[in-house]
Amino acid sequence: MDEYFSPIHTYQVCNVMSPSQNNWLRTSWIPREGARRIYIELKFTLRDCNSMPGVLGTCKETFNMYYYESDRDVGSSIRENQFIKIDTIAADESFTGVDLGVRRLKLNTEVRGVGPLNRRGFYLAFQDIGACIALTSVRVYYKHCVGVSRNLAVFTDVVTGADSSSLVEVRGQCVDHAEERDTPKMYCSAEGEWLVPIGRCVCSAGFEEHRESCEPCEVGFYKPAAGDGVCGKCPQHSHSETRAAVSCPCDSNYYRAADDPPAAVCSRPPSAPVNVISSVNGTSVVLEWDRPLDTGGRSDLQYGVLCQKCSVEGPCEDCTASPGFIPRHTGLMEPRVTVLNLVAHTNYSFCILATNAVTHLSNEASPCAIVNITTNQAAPSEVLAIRQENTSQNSVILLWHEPNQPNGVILEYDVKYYEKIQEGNYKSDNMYCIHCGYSKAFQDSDEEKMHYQNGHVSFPDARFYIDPHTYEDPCQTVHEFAREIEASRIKIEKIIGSGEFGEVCYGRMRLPGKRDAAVALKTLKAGYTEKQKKDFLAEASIMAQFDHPNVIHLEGVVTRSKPVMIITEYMENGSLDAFLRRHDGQFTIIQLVGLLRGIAAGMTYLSDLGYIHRDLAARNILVNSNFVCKVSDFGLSRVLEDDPDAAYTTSGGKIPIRWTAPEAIAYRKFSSASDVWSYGIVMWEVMSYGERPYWNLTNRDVSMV
Ligand code: IFC
Repeated sequence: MDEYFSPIHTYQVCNVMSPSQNNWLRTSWIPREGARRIYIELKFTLRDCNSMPGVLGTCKETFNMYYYESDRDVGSSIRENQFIKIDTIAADESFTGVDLGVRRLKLNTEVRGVGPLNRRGFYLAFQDIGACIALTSVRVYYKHCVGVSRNLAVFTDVVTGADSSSLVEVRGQCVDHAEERDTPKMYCSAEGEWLVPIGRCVCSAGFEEHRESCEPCEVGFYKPAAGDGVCGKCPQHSHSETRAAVSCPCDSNYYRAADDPPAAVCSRPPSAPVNVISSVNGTSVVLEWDRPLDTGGRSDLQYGVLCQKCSVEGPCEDCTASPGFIPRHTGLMEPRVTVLNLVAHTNYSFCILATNAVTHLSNEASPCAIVNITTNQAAPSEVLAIRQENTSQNSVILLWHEPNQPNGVILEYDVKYYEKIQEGNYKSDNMYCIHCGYSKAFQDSDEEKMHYQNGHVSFPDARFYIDPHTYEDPCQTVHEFAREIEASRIKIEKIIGSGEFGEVCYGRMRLPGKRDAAVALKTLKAGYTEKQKKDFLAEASIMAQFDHPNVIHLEGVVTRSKPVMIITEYMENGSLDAFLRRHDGQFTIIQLVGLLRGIAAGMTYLSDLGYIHRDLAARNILVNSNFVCKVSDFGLSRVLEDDPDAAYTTSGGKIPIRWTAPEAIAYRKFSSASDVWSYGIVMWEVMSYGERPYWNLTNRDVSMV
């Protein structure tokens, strides 16, 4: 009976009284089956010698265990001394007579290991040398590590190593849809336990880990690369149509840029910029705009500008390459570009595009914001490369080409020369020309203007014009400012108006080495009073001090012969009020504002010099063939072809009520500020194509408004 009172079979020996016992029990041949180390578990009982009287000297309390290796079953031919001893086995607990009394066995269990084994099989043997033993069970086994999967790698079943301390290294194989991150390895200990997992596998792209296996991402999800991560939901404007997606392609009309990560939302090209504003300044334009309403879902917005130049005749031509775009015409980060060096009086069309990194991926043309502009007058570009010929003792011939950009018809060239005192040192031409009586150079720069006072020459306050009425003799003074023109050079061709003192005519002026110039001239009729001549020449002295593209240019005076004349440049299109009425509705707003810009520039120049005009009105603005406006003043004279209604009444205070600021009407306070008031009226005249200010209201009604 075992401890649970079950009956058992045993091998027994109990020759405790007889000396020199040597009893053997041997197993049959046991195949090794790949085991390197085997374990033998013995269950047995062993009687305590003290519990048996009269056995002293012969009774033993141990037995021996042996093994023998062989490649096959060799029957009973093994000799005792061929067995190799495994151990001497003693009991942990001997059973006593008391135990015996109840016929209950107290079983001992002992385990021994043997290895390494090399042959195909072995025998076990037990030697009794005089003990009282009952062997109830012999269990022979070997240990192995049971196949597992760890860190997404499968480790197969493996038999433990040959001795009690050896470890068996096992390479793991990644599970399906997983790949090695670091070679997965584990060690199988002699005890059959897995130790020290090293390395691992991770789920491949499109798969995620679910309890030691890799499962595909669901539709609408993706995993872009192998790794620990889980499947992500497809980003905005993208989708996946199958399971196990590694990326989510963009929905139609949406794109990812080359360097967008797979996790980026899909985006599209931006819409066109909005609110484009252009400000033309002569032959340059500043274009500004606002961000597109739809940036396409990206922040890498840039702008580009295309240019088309459209002449009246013929098709438009691309000019994106030619003008000076500042900072450049593509890749603009700021919503602003300046375009320089355009051709004067020309229509341009600019197309402003917004782009981002997916613009080029779209097949659709990018929408652009179009802005049309017309350039204005501008000074010609510089004269380059002057050639010098036939230099003699006191003459030189200079030749040059027309500037690259004449920006209109070139009216004349000015040549300035300086006497060289020393190398690198120049005398001012003015110093020399005081004595000349007149010089064009006088009009060139107000800073160099001379001031003639009390018979002494002194430098004037350069910023201000000089009122000729402060001089004693204006007939003398006029030559300080204006040049004398020989009457023989002037050919009067027709009368274009009548002045206060005489006629206003159109004529031609011959100048040495120059083409004939069209001029306007105003005459002083014979029979004038000394006061009239004084006033007449004072006008020329004033005009001579002005040098600005938007102020009428004085050519000179004729005083040495009769009739006395004031000669100016000829303004082909006459006065602005009549010009506008002739072209009612024919200009763009930009062109009308361009006219006003010119007038403003001329008036700014005059007010900067301290000159108060007092009669700024469209009828006192002249227009040339290039549609450039120039501030003029005809006083009471009128151009014949003008509408008589345009002339202001001179009743009483001789003040043009409709154009005059209230404080100037009320107490004659004329100033640059009152000129600005008049300029406001001129703005109204221009924008209304020459309507009469306040229409048919009477002066009385106007001054009451
Ligand atoms: C008394 C007075 C007049 N003080 C100054 N002025 C004055 C006259 C001021 C200015 C201004 F605004 F520029 F400061 C201009 C003039 C003026 O235009 N004068 C003038 C013009 C004198 C003679 C002539 C020939 C002309 N030109 C024309 O009338 C004309 C017609 C067509 N082309 O030119």
